[in-house]
Amino acid sequence: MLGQAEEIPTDARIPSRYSPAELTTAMTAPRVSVVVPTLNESRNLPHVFAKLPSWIYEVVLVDGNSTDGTVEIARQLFPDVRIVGQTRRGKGNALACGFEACRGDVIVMLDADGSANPEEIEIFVDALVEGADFAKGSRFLEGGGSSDITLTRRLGNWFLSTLVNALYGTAYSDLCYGYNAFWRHCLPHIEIDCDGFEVETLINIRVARAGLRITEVPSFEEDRIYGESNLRTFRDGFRVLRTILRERRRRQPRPRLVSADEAVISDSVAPAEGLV
Ligand SMILES: Nc1nc2c(ncn2[C@@H]2O[C@H](COP(=O)(O)OP(=O)(O)O)[C@@H](O)[C@H]2O)c(=O)[nH]1
Ligand SMILES: [Mg+2]
Repeated sequence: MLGQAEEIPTDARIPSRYSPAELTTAMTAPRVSVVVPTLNESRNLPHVFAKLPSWIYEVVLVDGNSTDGTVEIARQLFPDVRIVGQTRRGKGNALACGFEACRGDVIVMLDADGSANPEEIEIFVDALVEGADFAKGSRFLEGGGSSDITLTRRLGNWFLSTLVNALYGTAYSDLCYGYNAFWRHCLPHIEIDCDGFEVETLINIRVARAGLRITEVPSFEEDRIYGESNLRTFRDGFRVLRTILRERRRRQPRPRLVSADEAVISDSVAPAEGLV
């Protein structure tokens, strides 16, 4: 009836597992899931795991069929690690599978090659607790940097960041960087459907188009300790470019109904129909 608020049927409501006190805890001291994609990183994992903060809730390691004993080493180093397989090849697919397995309130993306410092997780989580939906690492903010990036990659990244900023109205200083963290309520806006290294770009564009609050945090990228990068600058640069252009034609989906548990921490989740 005109002028009358629509009644939401009771059975459309999704109840929360949280009591008010638990809700406050989740907002101020969230359970943090760390997703670690690995492809033959057994020699690097000891360095990475040694620096993981003790307060994280879980480590979800997504292995791409490593042949160097990565999974066994991970289990030895960190018996509680959750090992997840991937359904296809590539870092994008690995992250998609890892995100799906996460049970925390906050999800952190952490490379396993020793280039991302796990001690920085705290800075990312602080940015989220202070109000961001998505905390994006940047090597080009004051306090950040890289000893790993080549000149070609730096130029390509600058060009691709500038293009995304022009097309999507964003202000990214470091588009192609893999160290990010977000509240789990961002997941329905992300829905990864790519397989390769274009995944960070896809995520960055989708969270921006969804109107989520994005904060960049400074991050220092160290050298990969052992082994070589799996990224091929030109091949993967073109995949990123294609993703940037293709995302313009994609209609932003209406996020599916989010349960209170998933939505728990952010008031920026639209108070959707049926959300309790
Ligand atoms: N599971 C999985 N992990 C991958 C794959 N490709 C790369 N990675 C991991 O993703 C992270 C970043 O990859 P890396 O080769 O260092 O790329 P770069 O940092 O862009 O040079 C590392 O932890 C890799 O082990 C893959 O196909 N599957
Ligand atoms: Mg790397």
